[in-house]
Amino acid sequence: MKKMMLAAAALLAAPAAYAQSQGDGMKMLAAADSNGDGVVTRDEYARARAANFARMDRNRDGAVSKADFKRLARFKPEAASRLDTLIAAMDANKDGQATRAEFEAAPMPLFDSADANGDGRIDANEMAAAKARIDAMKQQR
Ligand SMILES: [Ca+2]
Ligand SMILES: [Ca+2]
Ligand SMILES: [Ca+2]
Repeated sequence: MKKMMLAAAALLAAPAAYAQSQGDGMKMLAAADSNGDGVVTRDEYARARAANFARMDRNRDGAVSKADFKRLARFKPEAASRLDTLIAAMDANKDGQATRAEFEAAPMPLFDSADANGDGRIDANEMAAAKARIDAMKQQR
């Protein structure tokens, strides 16, 4: 219940950006099925997220921060602001950078909301339902 209220609050704050970031998250979630069995487990999602971290930490200082996408901020401010949102979500101690440990320890609200029956696996039906929810959210702009 608390989770739903948080989601609703985020939705009120920035509907378009929120739907967009959820859409990005879904792409990552769907791509996390590394063994290709059509089911995304928590482990697969955690590994995908760790891989994402490695990609985002461009200057290899062990944390993802604004310093990693200065060029992006100049040429694609919209994409950069989406990254800001992502970093803020992972940045548990609010020091402006998301460390690897923070990435690994961060909650998985998207995974949890997609895993409707709470068995730690997102099967094809759950994935389709989660995508439909986010598409509906995007259309409400
Ligand atoms: Ca799998
Ligand atoms: Ca960095
Ligand atoms: Ca499930």
